[in-house]
Amino acid sequence: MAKSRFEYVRNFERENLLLPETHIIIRVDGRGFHKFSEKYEFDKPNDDRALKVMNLSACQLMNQIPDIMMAYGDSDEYSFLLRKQCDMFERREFKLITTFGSTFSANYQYFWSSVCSDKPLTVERLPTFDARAVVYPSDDTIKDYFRWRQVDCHINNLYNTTFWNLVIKGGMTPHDAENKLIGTVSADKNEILFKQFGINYNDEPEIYKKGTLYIRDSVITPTEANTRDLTKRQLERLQKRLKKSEIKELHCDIIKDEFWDDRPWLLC
Ligand code: DGT
Ligand code: MG
Ligand code: MG
Ligand code: MG
Ligand code: MG
Repeated sequence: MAKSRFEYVRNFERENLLLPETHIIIRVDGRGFHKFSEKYEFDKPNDDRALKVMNLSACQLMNQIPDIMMAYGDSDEYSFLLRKQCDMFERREFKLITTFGSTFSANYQYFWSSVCSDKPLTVERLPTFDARAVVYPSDDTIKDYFRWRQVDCHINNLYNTTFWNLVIKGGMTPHDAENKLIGTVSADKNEILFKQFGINYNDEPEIYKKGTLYIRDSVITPTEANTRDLTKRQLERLQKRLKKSEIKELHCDIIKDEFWDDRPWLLC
């Protein structure tokens, strides 16, 4: 097709190609979920059905994008680890993050309508997600990234659990509960929960304390993980296996080395 005289405007477009042969993590986060959770009356501190919608959406994204080796999420966020040799969209950052943000948002709206059918979404406040991509230089930084998110989940959940117990069961105003918790450390919150409300934080559900993890089964061979250029056929076969591989849901510790040592293929 002949080029039109307007075609030159294409030269203004810019691409950011993410560094080859490095892990990419893409994190999606709900936009304005503080307000969203109020509008749709989420349970406090944790709404089981909202968690379920997040988890179904993340698991479905792994079905849609076979290059995702694992996903970790809590609250209104999810992080997705892409395999090192992933060549989706030739690693164009904007294509990747817009696809992750929009596909996750679409999944969330789809699953919301079945899981929370008694709370129909209104167009004034629809659930949408932003997305960012970061490349990490080593296996250690990847592990520390996920540790960082899980520690964050723990800190927030302990705080929220204590805060909402003080308000809902303790009858405090949110303002007073907030003041009471200023300057407290984990041990103080554990003690408030135990002494005032008879709650042993350790007995809280793992899904709240540890977040949710989806991991793909081991289907990548070391050769496939490290070979720069697989033939077209080898790549097709790998993609097929990734697509069919089992995805497991876990709520376990990812801070200790044990989790990573037992599953080396996750960092392929
Ligand atoms: P953003 O991300 O900058 O657009 O702003 P937000 O409002 O989404 O803030 P963010 O992502 O830092 O915090 C997530 C909010 O979502 C936080 O206000 C608590 C709320 N949220 C998430 N899950 C639950 C839940 O299960 N129950 C309740 N009550 N709130 C939740
Ligand atoms: Mg935020
Ligand atoms: Mg958010
Ligand atoms: Mg968030
Ligand atoms: Mg097009």
